[in-house]
Amino acid sequence: MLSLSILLVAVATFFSTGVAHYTFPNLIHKGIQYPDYTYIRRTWNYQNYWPLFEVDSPILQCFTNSTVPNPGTLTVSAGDTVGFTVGGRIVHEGPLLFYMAKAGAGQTAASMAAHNGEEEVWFKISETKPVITSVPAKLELYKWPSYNASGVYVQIPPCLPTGDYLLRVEHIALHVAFEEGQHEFFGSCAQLKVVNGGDGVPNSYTIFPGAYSTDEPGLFLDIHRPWALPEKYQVPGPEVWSC
Ligand SMILES: *[C@@H]1O[C@H](CO)[C@@H](O)[C@H](O)[C@H]1NC(C)=O
Ligand SMILES: *[C@@H]1O[C@H](CO)[C@@H](O)[C@H](O)[C@H]1NC(C)=O
Ligand SMILES: [Cu+2]
Repeated sequence: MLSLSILLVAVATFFSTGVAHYTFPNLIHKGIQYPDYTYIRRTWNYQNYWPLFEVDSPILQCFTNSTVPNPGTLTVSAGDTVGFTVGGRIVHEGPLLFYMAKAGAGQTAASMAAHNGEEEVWFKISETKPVITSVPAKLELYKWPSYNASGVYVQIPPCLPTGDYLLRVEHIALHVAFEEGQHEFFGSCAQLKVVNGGDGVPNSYTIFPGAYSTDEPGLFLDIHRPWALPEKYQVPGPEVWSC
């Protein structure tokens, strides 16, 4: 049993270092794909695509590690669909999540602090759970809807109030998560000015870093075992808020 565990870790370590990783560098809106890190804050790993492991790192908020050039702010309407390209592809299994945070009084999307770990400003607008698709699809490859995606999309909630926001995309890789702390976080933040908004009231706010812990069931689990009930997977972070 011990030797099997060691073998599994060795195999998983090989995959975690031997397989390319991924970034979310381009915003897509109304059929236009914008250049790298235009309207998206340039991420800490934009050159090496490294995964982030630490749940308590300030990098987790927007995947930036220092002051970055202002990438500009894109105007979108509430209800629009916005996408991010995937630099590489999503080559690991795990959930895809989207969060937003509204600029406070006197702030803009461009001036909102990237490392404002003191306030619960983030609310979740989308998440994916594993699904069982038709057999004989390989369970491990096909049970995560974003697996192998080259672009990922989310609808800005139609009732979202008008204002400046950050939109945070995140993919969490769980292939080595049977070892506590071996989850991998990838993502980026877009700067948006949302117009034509509604009167929705987001709830279930959270904070980055702070939203996640290494020992929670959605981050510390063995996804390589066949799952009887994959829909019971507990996606990290708060409940999704929708209109
Ligand atoms: C940001 O991350 C990159 C990639 O790891 C690193 O080369 C760079 O030194 C970091 N910058 C700061 C200010 O930490
Ligand atoms: C990922 O998608 C590409 C393009 O559609 C395809 O060629 C490739 O086989 C896919 N890989 C997996 C593992 O599904
Ligand atoms: Cu990896």
